[in-house]
Amino acid sequence: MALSIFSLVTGLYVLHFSIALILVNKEVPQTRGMLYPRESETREVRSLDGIWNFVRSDQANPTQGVRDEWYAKELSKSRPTIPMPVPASYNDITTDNLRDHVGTVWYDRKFFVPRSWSKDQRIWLRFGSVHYEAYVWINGQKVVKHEMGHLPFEAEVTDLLSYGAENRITVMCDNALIQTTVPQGRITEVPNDGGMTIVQSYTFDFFNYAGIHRSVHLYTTPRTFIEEVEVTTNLSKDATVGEVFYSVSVNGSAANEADNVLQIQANLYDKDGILVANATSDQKLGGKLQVNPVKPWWPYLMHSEPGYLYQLEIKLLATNDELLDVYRLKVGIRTLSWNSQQFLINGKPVYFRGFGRHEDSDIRGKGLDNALMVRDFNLLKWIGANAYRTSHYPYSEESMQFADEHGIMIIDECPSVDTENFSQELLGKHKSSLEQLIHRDRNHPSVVMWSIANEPRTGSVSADSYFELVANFTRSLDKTRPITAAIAVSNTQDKAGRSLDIISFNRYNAWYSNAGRLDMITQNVIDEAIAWNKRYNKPIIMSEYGADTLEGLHMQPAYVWSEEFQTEVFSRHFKAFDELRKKGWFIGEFVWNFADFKTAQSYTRVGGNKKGVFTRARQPKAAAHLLRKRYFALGRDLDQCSFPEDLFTYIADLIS
Ligand code: BDP
Repeated sequence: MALSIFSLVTGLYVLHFSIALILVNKEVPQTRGMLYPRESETREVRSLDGIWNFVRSDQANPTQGVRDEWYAKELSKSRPTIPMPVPASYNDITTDNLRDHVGTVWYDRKFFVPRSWSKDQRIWLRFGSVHYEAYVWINGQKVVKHEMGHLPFEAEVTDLLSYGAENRITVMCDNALIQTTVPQGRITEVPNDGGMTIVQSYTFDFFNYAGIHRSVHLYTTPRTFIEEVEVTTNLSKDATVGEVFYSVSVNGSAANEADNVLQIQANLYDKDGILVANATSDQKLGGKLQVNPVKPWWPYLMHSEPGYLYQLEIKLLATNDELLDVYRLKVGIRTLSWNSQQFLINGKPVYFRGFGRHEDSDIRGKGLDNALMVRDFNLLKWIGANAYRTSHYPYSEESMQFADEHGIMIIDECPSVDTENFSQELLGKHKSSLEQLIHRDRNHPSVVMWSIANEPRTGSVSADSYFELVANFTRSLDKTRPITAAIAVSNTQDKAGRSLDIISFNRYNAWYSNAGRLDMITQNVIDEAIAWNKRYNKPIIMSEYGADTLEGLHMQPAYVWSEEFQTEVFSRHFKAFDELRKKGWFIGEFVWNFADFKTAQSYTRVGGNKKGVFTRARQPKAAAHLLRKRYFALGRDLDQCSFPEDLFTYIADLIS
């Protein structure tokens, strides 16, 4: 018996060791450029958003369009097209079942390029995101291929365009998720009434919306131009002096001519447009700006002027002072630090009060929608939240800029969900998703933490080395922010926590476990948080808790799915959180979910996931009013914010 246990342990060790050997740290492709398109005196931006032409491939023949070269001429010459809005998911636009299409779809449109653009500059084509894989042609010529939803990509198209003439852009988009995509899925062939059909399945619940999800832009740059700007900031101990470190990469012929030494002039302006710091750097394209006195970037409700942003103006000059390029971006000056107990911003401990969210709405699915984004931020501020996690993928660049301006802290999550069947190929893609995410979001003051996965299967032996490699890779790209992952396996099984800086756990007491048992929440939450902290000696966040709630369903005493039940579930968690807060290492509570959202069809979902505090149409459920009182009470207790006048409804003179 002893021998068999011994050989079992040895076997596991050998397995672990061999997996560690198999998973090697291979290089991933490095993103270049991709600054958010902004106009300046040296740059023009033009949107290609609008109504495009659309064709779906036959599900059984997804590569036909490539073989038959549909991109060589207008799509309508190969197949009848339908109109399709960009940006939007294509799934919920039509009345036939495009919703469940698996495989490739095609988009095209024409656009005009002015004659003036032919003069001594470069033209770039940039996509905010296409889910999941995109192939792009201009005038029938292949331009770029990109894999990974929710992240931008671009390519230079200067030599492919016709100037002073009409041009055509064609995009093929593939939504198929397999075991080596991020996130993972499975494609199977199963019999149906028509013979055989292809079925896409995945273990996560949110609907796999697809299409050209974010804006498409053409923009110009000079021949020699500012390709990248990286910014980090610091504050003096007493928070009166701020420092902005900038480093710039330049691309173009002038950058390579030794005799044409370039200079960077950096100017920092405050909110009123007053110049507060400037510097000119010779030779090396970077430097430091000092701001005295500084207005630090603070989260919402932690300060009377949250989300304070400066404008950084980067000018690229040739030696003769000729202005080559100008790029401007917003900068928030703040510090982050963390230890085994706390997470601090500008030296002050933070308690997160927020949400897990989704980019999801009726008709447009995951398509960028400014009206929805502004409404969501109004609701976040109304309810007194100071943070959210971009569960379970990167959100739009526009929303990141909005979070900067409104002081909402972001736990920025890559698209790795329910990660399992760890392989070298998956590791490469997972790392690439983080590389692309960090490259895109590194300059946002609102981004305070990276989440490297949601509910990965971290109980398995191979998860140990896999997540060590993913976490170390993330750290190698950014040492200024802590790393977390939202973990769902039990703390005794988990193998990823040791590689993280902050432990986040998801748990559905009284829902997925002990359904309906309101008396089995508070103590379980306390016990589990303590166990996580004991095991890893790191700060702990509860990153998901909640209950599906059908708006308008009322039942007293509380019963699952009713508004009363959701309210009670929240209240029992609040009790646990207050107990845990006293311990010093419990640093945040995130409700699942901000709003109801669409899921794949299943018998556990009535019209989607209904754990929203707001409905899908962004109206509050009963529990929203309770949550609002709590988040503001925490804000007053911890950060001395004041209460909104309408927080408490008048009841009687007897109650205050
Ligand atoms: C959690 C997942 C989240 C789901 C949630 C639920 O992290 O994506 O939506 O469960 O089932 O496990 O409501």
